[in-house]
Amino acid sequence: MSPENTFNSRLNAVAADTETLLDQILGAAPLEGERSRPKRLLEAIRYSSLGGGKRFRPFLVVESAALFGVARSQALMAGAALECVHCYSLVHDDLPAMDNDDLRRGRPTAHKAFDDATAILAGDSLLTYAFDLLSRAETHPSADVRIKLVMALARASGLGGMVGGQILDLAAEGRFADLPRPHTLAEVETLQAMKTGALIRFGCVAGAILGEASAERHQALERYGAAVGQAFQIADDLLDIEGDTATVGKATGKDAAAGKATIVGVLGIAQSKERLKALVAEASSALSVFGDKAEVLKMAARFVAERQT
Ligand code: GRG
Repeated sequence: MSPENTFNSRLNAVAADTETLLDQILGAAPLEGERSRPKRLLEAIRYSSLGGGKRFRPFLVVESAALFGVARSQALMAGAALECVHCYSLVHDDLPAMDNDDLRRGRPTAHKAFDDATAILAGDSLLTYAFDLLSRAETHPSADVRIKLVMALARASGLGGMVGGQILDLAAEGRFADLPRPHTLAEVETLQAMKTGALIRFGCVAGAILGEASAERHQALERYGAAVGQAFQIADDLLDIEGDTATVGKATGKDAAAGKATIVGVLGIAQSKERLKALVAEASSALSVFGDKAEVLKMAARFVAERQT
């Protein structure tokens, strides 16, 4: 099989398994400690999390956990938790008060398909559900491992992670008089490492946590995740400039119009493409400690850099 086919089939397998798992855990029956699952909210949650997306973050969890021989069912639970946080972030990012987008994953955004209030609540529920999933024994038999996952995901998602990065992103648009607009390369790198990078890094670190990895292997996956996160964001920014809406599944050309701070905006297209190549090399070299076992993750770094959707 060509490297491209190997990567795509592994990604598609995780996507299918993640879909099945999310479908199953987002059922109508209330769980112990829940009273009822209101129909409209559940529909909005299912609309926002099922039937779309590449499931790249769960793929990172499953493939990094596989390096340590972790059971796939456990990695899929942690991957589903991460995907819940990701889907919540997309729903909230699309709201009128944030990016005000009508199209996501080739379909109307959640607030268009439902309404703003329902979309806010669907996002809130997806965020809390992520931690529900991580705390379950199916995710890992050791409570210590589960607590480490909870803490790592909380830190990647919140104030000092994705949400913090989101407010820096809004600041870059000039929305707040009391928050300076990030514009230097270092400032934009920090913004993006938080907004997009933190969840991708968590995906890789989650494998190490589930596998109770040595410090050396944990750090190797952290380094890999940081490089892939940056490559993912630069590829996303290039798609916003060079991609078309039909292929990408969302509006393009919005970054420059909104005055967003991007690495491509600071470095230009040619230099950004050079940086992408360097990041792929950095991601591969970070994995050298794993030898041949990490081939799929190395391919993933290449395909992230070259992706068209
Ligand atoms: C609103 C709390 C809050 C956070 C928003 C992640 C994020 C922060 C906003 C998403 C907007 C955006 C376009 C970010 C750039 C990179 C990115 C996360 C793209 C979407 O991820 P993909 O390509 O999407 O993995 P799919 O649909 O495949 O899951």
